Amino acid sequence: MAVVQWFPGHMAKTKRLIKENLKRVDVVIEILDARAPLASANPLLRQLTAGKPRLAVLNKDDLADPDATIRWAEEFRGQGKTLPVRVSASTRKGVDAIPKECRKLCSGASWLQRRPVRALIAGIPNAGKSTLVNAMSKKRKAEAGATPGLTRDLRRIPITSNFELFDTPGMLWHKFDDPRTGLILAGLGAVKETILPDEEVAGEILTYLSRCYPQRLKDRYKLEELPESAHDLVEAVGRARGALMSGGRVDWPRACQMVIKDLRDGRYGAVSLEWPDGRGWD
Ligand SMILES: Nc1nc2c(ncn2[C@@H]2O[C@H](COP(=O)(O)OP(=O)(O)OP(=O)(O)O)[C@@H](O)[C@H]2O)c(=O)[nH]1
Ligand SMILES: [Mg+2]
Repeated sequence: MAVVQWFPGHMAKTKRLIKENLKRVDVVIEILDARAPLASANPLLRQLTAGKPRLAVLNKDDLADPDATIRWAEEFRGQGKTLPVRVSASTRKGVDAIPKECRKLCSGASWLQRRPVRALIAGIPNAGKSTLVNAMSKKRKAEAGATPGLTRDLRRIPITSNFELFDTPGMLWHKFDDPRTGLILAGLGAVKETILPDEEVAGEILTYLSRCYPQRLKDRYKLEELPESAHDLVEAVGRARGALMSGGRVDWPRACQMVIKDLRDGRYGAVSLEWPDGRGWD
């Protein structure tokens, strides 16, 4: 597996934006992807915002396996950590808890009765930061969409008379020490497509799914049996979905794109890519 390094100029700019604006905010909200609460946690963000009250939010709860999310909650509780808030920005489920939790984090502050709580929303690209801001503001104010790197600047968005948000562009960190992190983030669409080859991402994702969700994989592609190797899994999916070239050979780029798209579109049902016990990955 390749080690991913992707820290382009606009992320360096985001790092600067966050650093410069930290003194203007009271709370940092880190948006995590509920399907991968560890891989989507940004160590650089933690380092940059050390000392600020912090609220972790697991977004895209609707796409994550509820069983995995429960186990993560047990894991965090066992480690004595505050539980992240579970939300689904696209359906607005759970989002009302965010301003409440942020106010709680500021309780006792002398200014609390005089001015709004200001919270900075940050996280990896495509985590749903802008969608969440829009869900909370009840009006569409931040540009959101499936492309990582859509938000380019810091934006201040008033939510209510006592709560304000600052939306920031997505940011990664300089180097993923664990190659699995890069793969998971590529699968989730947080890393630009050209950084990791689709073949590698699709093969690894299929292998993971064949271990953790074999029946879902069989159902999705109408397969009786699941082959063992990543190569044979891609072949089987390509044939099942008719991604073929003339002569009947599997069109690999197309087959791999289908797998990645199916994952992002939730076609395997609600699946998580990380479990506290590390299952599914070598
Ligand atoms: N199913 C589901 N999709 C979501 C949810 N939240 C966001 N999305 C989708 O995820 C994609 C990325 O959303 P954005 O809000 O643009 O993400 P972002 O974190 O602002 O991305 P950048 O600005 O590029 O860093 C969009 O296609 C959203 O519709 C959610 O809770 N559930
Ligand atoms: Mg955005």
